[in-house]
Amino acid sequence: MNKIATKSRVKVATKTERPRLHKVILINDDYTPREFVVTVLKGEFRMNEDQAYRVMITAHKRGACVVAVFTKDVAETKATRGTEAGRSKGYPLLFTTEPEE
Ligand code: TYC
Repeated sequence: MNKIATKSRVKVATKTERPRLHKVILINDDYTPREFVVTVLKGEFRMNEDQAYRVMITAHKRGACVVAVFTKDVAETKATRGTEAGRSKGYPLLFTTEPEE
């Protein structure tokens, strides 16, 4: 009698999902000066004058504008710092975060 040794193997597929990225969103308001918004965007989000102006004017016209996407921690830190920069000058400037789909 032939004995054939067989071994059953189960393949386990390990899927490591990438951490979801989070958007930082600039919210328009009626009080924060445009130039100040541009300054905060340049300082906190490493944008040049042109990029910062475009984001500011988009939020101004549409009510909100996505500034950039980061990992959750970085997005929250940058949103808080941007919002605090406005607060320190008495402006209601607001940055929020939201997970990407
Ligand atoms: N709407 C402001 C103004 O007219 C400028 C502004 C733009 C403020 C974008 C906030 O997220 C903002 N002075």
